[in-house]
Amino acid sequence: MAANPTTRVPGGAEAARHGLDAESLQRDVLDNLVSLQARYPAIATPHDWYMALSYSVRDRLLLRWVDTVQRYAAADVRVACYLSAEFLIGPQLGNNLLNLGIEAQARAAMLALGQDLDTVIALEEEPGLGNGGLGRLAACYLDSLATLQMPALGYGIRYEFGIFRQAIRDGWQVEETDKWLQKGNPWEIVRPDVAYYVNFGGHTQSATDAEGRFRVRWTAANQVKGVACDTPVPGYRVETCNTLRLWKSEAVESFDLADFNVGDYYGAVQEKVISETLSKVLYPNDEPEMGKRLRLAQQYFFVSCSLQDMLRLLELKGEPIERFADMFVAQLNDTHPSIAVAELMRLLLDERGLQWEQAWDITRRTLAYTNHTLLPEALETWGLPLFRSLLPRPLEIIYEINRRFLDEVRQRHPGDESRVARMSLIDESGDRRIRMAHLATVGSHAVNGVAALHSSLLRETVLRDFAELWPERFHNVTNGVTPRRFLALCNPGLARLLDETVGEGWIADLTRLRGLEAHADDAAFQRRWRAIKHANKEVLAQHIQSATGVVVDPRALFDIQVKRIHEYKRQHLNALYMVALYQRLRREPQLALAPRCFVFGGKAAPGYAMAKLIIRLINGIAEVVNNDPAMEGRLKVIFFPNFNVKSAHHIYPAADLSEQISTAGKEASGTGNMKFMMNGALTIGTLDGANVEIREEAGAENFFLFGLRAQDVERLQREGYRPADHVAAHDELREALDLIASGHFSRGESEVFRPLVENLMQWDHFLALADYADYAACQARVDAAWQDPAGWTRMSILNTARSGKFSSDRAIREYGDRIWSLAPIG
Ligand code: GL4
Repeated sequence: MAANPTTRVPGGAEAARHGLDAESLQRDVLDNLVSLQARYPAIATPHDWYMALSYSVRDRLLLRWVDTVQRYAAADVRVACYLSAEFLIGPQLGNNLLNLGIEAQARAAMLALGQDLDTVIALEEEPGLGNGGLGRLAACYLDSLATLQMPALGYGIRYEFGIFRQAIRDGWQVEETDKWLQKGNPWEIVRPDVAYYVNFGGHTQSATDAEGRFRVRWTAANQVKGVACDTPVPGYRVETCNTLRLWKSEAVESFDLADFNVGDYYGAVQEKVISETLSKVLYPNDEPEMGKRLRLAQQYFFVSCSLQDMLRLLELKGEPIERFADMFVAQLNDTHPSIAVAELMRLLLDERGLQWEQAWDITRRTLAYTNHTLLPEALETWGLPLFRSLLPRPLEIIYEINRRFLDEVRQRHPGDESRVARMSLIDESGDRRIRMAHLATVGSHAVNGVAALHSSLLRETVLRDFAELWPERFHNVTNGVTPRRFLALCNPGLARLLDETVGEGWIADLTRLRGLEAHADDAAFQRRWRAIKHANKEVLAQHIQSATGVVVDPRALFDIQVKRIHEYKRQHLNALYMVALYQRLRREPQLALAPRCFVFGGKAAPGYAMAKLIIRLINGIAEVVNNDPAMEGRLKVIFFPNFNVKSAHHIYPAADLSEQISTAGKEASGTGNMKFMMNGALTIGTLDGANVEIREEAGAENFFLFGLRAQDVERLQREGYRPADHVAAHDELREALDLIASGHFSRGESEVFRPLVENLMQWDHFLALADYADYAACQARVDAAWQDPAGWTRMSILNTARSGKFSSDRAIREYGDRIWSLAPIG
C-alpha cells in the first residue's frame, strides 16, 4: 500500500477538489509521480502513469467522500447497507473520470505528458471480486445508489485473489491465480482503526448477570480481526460519494504470546496463517458449492464485521439501540450473508442485553433478502456438525428462532406436521442441514426475486409455504444495470450520438432513450447507427485477434454468448447449431446464408467437468471451422478467453445478436441480456428471467423468441422426457451429434466428447434437444432479418430506445420505495 496522498502538501485537498481542469490535473499527476511513485517522467513506466493519474483522481474524490460521510452522520436518515460476498466492481479509473465529468481534461493532461489516456486506462488490473451476474449486480447497485444520492454502504470481503484468470490450452480451460493486488491498488484506503473481532469455535455458557438477567457467554477457540478497506463510489455528476467497505482478515496478534511462552511457536504462527487465509480467495462457483468450512467462515466473518460496524455508526450518530432499524436497513444479496439473522440477534442479545422480542423486532425490520436462484443445487445449506463446530452460539440462536417460528406455523396449521417439516430452518430429511434461504426469509421483513417470472416461481415453488404465510412480504424487483459503465463508458461512439439525439439527460434517466424511436426509420440516422456498430466491431475484432490470433471480419453478423458456462445456460445448444450450420455449408456451398461470427466467453467453475467440456467443444469447433478454407468469409467461431468486466466493455457494444437461451425457468434474471439490449443488440432468447420483460419492452416483433415456456419444461419433465425422440425426429441434429461423437472436433479422439453426447442423449436435464428444432428455425429468421439492413437497424435502434426500464437506477428506486423506505438526500 502506498502512502496516503492526503498527507501531501502540494496542491492541497481543497485545491484538488476544485482542480478539475486539465492544468491542475497535469500538475498533480507529475507531483504524484514523484511523491508517491518516486519516479520522474523520463523513466516512468506506463503503470507508474496509471498510478499517478489514479491518485490524482482519487484526490478529487476525497473531499466529496468525506463530505458525504459527514452528511450521513448528521442527517436523521436511514442508510441502506448492501451485504454481499461479491462486488464485481471492474476497473475504476475510466468510470471515476466519467462520473466526475473530467475525462476530456484527463485526456488533455496525459497528452501534455506524452501519454495516451486509453492506454493508461487499459493498464488497470481487473478487481475480480465476484463470479458473474450476482457480484456485478451489487456493483451496479452501488453506482446507482450514489448517483441517486441515497445514503448507502456496500459491505463485503476484500479478497486477495479474485476470480481466477482463465487461460485456454489445447482447447481446455486452465485456471491461473488472480494476483490483482500485486502492483498496488490506488483506490483503496485501509483503515486500521476500523476493525472488529470475530469469534470462531469454542463453547457457550449461560449465566445470570448482575441485574439477574439470563445471558450467554461465547468463549471462542479462535478470534479473527477484520480491518476495513474502503473504496470510494462516486455518483454520476453529483457531489455524493458513497463507500464500499471490504473486510480484510488479520490475526488478532501477530504472535499468540501465551502459546509462544509455552514454546508452541509453530502453533502460534499457524493460527496467524489461518486467520489471514479467511479473506485470501474468492470461491469460484457461480452457484455455491456446499460444505466448505472456509466459505462459511468467510460469510460469518464479513457479516459480523459489517453488523458491528453498523452498531458503531449508530453510536456515532448518538442514537439509542432501539432506533437501529430506523437508521439502517441491510439487504442480503442472496443467502451468502444470511447468517446476519443470527448474528444481529446475538449482538443485540448477548452484547447489548436486549430481550428476545425486542431484538427480534429490530432484526426483522432491519433485514431484507433477495433470492437470486431457484436451482435446487444452488440453495445453500450447511450441515449441523460443521456449523456447530464453527459457530456454536449462532447455532443456538437459530434453534431458538426455529422453535418460535415453528410454533407459529403449528398455530396457523394445527396438525400439519409435513408443512412444519417443509418450513423448518433445519432439513431433517437426511443428515441434518440448516436451510439458509429459510433463515433469510424468516428473519427478513421483505423477500424479493430479481425478475417478474423468477419472483412468481419463487412464490410458487421454493418459498411457497412462506409466501402463503406472509404474502405481504414478497416482492419483485427486476434487476437493472448501470448505463454509466455499460453504455456511456464502454460505447463512447454511441453515447455521442445519443447525446446529440435525445440530450445528455439519458445517462441519469435512461427512459429518455425513448426519444430515439422517432429516428428508427430515418435512413441517415440508420447509417450513422450502423457506422458506430461497425467501428465497435472493428475494435472487438482487434481484441479477438490479439487474444486468439484469429482474424474476423466486422461485416459478419456478430452472434455473441458471454456468461458463465453452465448447462442451464445452454452454450451447448448454440454449439450444436454451429455444427449444423457448418455441415450445411459444407454440403451446400451455394447456400445464401449471412456470414456469421459466433463469439463465446465465460468461465467454468473449476470443479464443473461438463462445463469445462463445453468449453473444449467450442474450441474444438473453432479449430476446425476457422481452419477450413470452405468456411472462409462464411463462418467463424471464437472463444474469447478470460471474459471479465474489462473485456465486456469491448464485447457488448460490438454485438449484433445476444444469445439468451437458458432453459425456461432456470435463469433468475440475467443482466448481460440488458447490457446487450442497451447497446443495440437484438436478442434471440427463451421466455426466461428478464428476457420476458425485455421482449415486452422491445416489442415482440423486435425479439427472436423460441423454445419451451417454464410451464412446458415443468410438464415435460414431470411426464417423462425422452431426448432420443428429438434426435430421431431431426436429421440435422442427429448428424451434428454424430459428428461431435466421431472425434471430428477433437483431433480424431472420439472419446473426448463422449460424456457430453451421452449425457445429452440419455438425460439432457436442460432440454437442449427438445428446444433444438425451434432454436434452429429461429436462427433462420435471424438470418433473414439480417439480410435486410434497414429492417435490422430499425430493430436495433428500437431495442436501445426501449431499454430504459433496465437501468439499475429504476431498480434502486424500487428497492428504496418498496423495501427500504429510503429517499435520496441531495
Ligand atoms: C444469479 C443468477 O443466476 C442471474 O440470473 C441473475 O441475473 C444474477 C443477479 O440477480 O444472480 N444468481 C446467482 S447464484 N448467480 C447469478 O449470477
